[in-house]
Amino acid sequence: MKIEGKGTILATVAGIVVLGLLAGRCAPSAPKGAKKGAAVSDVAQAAMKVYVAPGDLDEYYLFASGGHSGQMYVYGLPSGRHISTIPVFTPYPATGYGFDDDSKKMLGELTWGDAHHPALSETNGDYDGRWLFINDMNGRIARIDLRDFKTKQIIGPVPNVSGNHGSSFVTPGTEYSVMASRFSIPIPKGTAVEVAKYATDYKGVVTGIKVDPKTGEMSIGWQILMPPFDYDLGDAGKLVSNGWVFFTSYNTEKAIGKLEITSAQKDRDYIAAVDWKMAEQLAAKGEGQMIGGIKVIDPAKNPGLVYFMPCGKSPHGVDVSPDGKYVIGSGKLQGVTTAFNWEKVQTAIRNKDFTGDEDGIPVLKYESIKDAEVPVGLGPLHTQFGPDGYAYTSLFVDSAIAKWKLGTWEVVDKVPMSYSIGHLSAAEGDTVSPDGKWLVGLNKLSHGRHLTVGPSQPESSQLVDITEEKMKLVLDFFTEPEPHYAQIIKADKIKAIEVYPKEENHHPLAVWDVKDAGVTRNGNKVTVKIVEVRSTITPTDFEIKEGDEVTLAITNIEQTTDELHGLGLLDYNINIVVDPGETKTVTFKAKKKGVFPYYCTNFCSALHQEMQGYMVVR
Ligand code: RUQ
Ligand code: CUA
Repeated sequence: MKIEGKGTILATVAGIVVLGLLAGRCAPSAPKGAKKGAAVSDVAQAAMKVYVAPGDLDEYYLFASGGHSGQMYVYGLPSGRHISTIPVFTPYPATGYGFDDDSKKMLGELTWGDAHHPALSETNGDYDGRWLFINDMNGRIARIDLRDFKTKQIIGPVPNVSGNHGSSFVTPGTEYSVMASRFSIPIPKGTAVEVAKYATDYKGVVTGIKVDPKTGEMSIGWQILMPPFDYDLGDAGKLVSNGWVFFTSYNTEKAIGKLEITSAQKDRDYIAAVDWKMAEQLAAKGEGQMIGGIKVIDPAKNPGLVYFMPCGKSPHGVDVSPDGKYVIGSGKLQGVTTAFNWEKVQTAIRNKDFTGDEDGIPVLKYESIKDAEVPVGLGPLHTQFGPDGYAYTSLFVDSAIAKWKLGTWEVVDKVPMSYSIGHLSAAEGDTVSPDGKWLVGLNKLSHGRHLTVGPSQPESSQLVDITEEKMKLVLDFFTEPEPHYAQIIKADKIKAIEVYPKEENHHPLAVWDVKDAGVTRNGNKVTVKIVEVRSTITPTDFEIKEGDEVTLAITNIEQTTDELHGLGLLDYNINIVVDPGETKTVTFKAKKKGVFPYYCTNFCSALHQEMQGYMVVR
């Protein structure tokens, strides 16, 4: 928000308040939070904080996972406005994603994904604004390039990984984006063993997906065999704990059936601490057994690679403090969250302070590694951090956020969430230097907090101001299903382009002059080079034969911001959108004879409606 806008904002807010008072009790739009009379100034203050005047820009991006919609949603903060949808694991006709040759190939056979945990790339533990990773339960991770907000690579399904939930957390230098199986299965995939043999024949794995530091290209780095637990969430160590990555696990009972009952027998499950630098060295040496086409390292044969830290039962999030000194984890049904002290963990490892092992992996002694059990409240799920030593923990059962202090372990404040908070996200709140300022509660339920929209209701996200001692709820906004986790980055860290520079377009089928557009034939293979520019699609018609294999190569030769063109081809299920300076191809078989109109789908000019042509199939 620009400073000079403030005066206008004040006036506007004052206006709103006065209008609200004049309208009295008939005002249908009076915020529910505004308890008549007294609370109005609170509402005005909150409005001031979140109001982004027309033409002004938000200060932060919020990247929220879209759950089983398979997409990533981009919101501005503090306004809460939905700015963009980045299609990732699911076709998205609005941008033609999943229709052109490249994105179709990237999606492969899967047209859905369950995307949970976005991870912004980091340099020295701080967001660098280069890439955004997101996991899919189908054993995949996608990389979005923040230069153009496009999905550039999807790796996987990665062998032996089943239900990739503990993902896509990155290490502080983005050396790896990690994966962990939520559902253990017999490996390699394709092996069928009865569920009754779960405890002996099923296996979990944790995997490090290597990220090329220059290009972001992902490849398989290492994979580690794990006991058949359900691995849930993760976080990488930083600073003093750099080199380690942590994963929570539940069902360490190795039970089957109604896990709700069968997996809740033991008081504690584990956080797995994995030495990823050691895994990297072992992988470089070729250590491991070939399973499913890749080397899998057995921690029982490689002491020091993995340790189990006992944690309250059925933990969800595991979160490392900004200084790397504390690992925070809690049982989902507990009333406390545990702060493990990394120094104590290292001492316990050195002293072999173990209480036993799980499939050869040592279990550390809980009492030796914990610093405190912080009485945050019921159902602690996930913790984020501020710049001032405060931690914020979401409480699912209590439907609230608790604020507490690292080191003194004092709970200083609580703010209720409407309703049933899952994760939370603080501005740069999982980096080595959190920003503070804003905290977003990613709530599961929203009933009654929006205009009714039928049974399928949006998720409710709530913005909390954390600049002061007391947290203040300042905004409800509604998010696409389902924001399991989100990340907030300072807007000025992202340097996105708005057109693809012509000189960077090296597509072999790109054409920049309408003279070069047209049909070339090689046997039954036909290539149609198409130029799009306001307000013509060149060629305006072309002829092919039934049975031809046709490639349309469409170049948008605009170099002007926001001048997108599309190509909708009726009856052939073809829907391409090309950004300024971009070339895309779509290949199909001409199965139907007749005349098929094509047209520009993106409103681009006064004569947008004239931007059309005909494909004649003889
Ligand atoms: S998860 S809240 Cu992947 Cu926590 Cu859903
Ligand atoms: Cu081009 Cu509409």
